[in-house]
Amino acid sequence: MTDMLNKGLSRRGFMTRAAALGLAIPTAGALLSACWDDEEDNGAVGAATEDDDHGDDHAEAAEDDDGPSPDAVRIAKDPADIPGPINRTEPEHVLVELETVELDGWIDAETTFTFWTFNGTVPGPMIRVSEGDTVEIQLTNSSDSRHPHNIDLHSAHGPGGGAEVTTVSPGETRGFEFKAIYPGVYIYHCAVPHIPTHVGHGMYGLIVVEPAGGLPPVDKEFYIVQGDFYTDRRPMQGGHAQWDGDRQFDERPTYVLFNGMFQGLTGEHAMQAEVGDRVRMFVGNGGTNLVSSFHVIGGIIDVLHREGQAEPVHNVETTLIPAGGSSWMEFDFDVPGDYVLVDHSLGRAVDKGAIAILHVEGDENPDIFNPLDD
Ligand SMILES: [Cu+2]
Repeated sequence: MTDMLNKGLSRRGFMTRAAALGLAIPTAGALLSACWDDEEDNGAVGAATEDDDHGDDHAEAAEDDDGPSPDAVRIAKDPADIPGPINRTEPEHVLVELETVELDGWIDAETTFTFWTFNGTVPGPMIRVSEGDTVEIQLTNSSDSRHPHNIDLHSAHGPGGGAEVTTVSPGETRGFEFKAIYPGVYIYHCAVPHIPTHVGHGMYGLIVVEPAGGLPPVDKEFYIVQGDFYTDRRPMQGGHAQWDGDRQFDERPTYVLFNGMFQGLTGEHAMQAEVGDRVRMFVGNGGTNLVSSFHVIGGIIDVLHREGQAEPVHNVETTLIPAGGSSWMEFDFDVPGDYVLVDHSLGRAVDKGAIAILHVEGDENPDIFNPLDD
């Protein structure tokens, strides 16, 4: 596994370049077409059709040199970029403004893909509210989008989780309110037909509903969401990958990713902690299709709120995270080093990208872990 990781890290120049470009949204002229017109009928959950393949996502690139999109940006969400714990004691009205954005991003260090996102990253932002809050969602679909989008929040107790009442054409904004009755951690996702196609382009994220009184304090918190992607190119093949609807129908992903990028949370983008830190992770699985066997190599999940349940279980090696589900978990790290997060269906990790690294700095601790050869 080390060789494989090093190979990935040696190509960081591409990622650095992508990060430096910032969030450049492709121009309307490049994206507008008649493509989304045939999807305006959103009244029913449709089956996959040839029209759902969206194989013309980036026809312009295919006509050129078949290289990666020149507009590509880094879309992998920074796992440390999340709202802090909630300290107030009274419920509030919380306004959450989201924008659905379709943009070209790096799916691996050499290959680009046209992602559909909430706020330009995969996953979208982590939303954090408290039990009893009234949450107002305002969803805007970028005027540059080619497709309608919406949001189904699994934390919302009402029809469709809000999907139907937030369906927005490009340039539109719609909203709704829901009361966050049940504490936990929940997936949100786009639910516009053909739903697997929208989710499969990266349209998911997490909403955390803290219990009244909040969560126990920890030193570090991180946010990771797994997803499976279906493309006409294999990882590290280069160029601009097109969506492959046949592969999705057959549930044969080419990529299985944490935060939307092949080994995207490694090297300079690894999570950082120190020996002795108490670390909490909010881990979701957007799917579309796979169930994750989430594991931290060298770590033990000593507190696991499995699927967001109020009562934790303890000392778990690997936990299942269903498609459209999520958990939060806590660890201690007593020994410095690189801890590798994987989907322990290991082909997905080694071959398809579901690898992230938590880098822990600090003093060695030979009482806990003692290499005898050094
Ligand atoms: Cu969508």
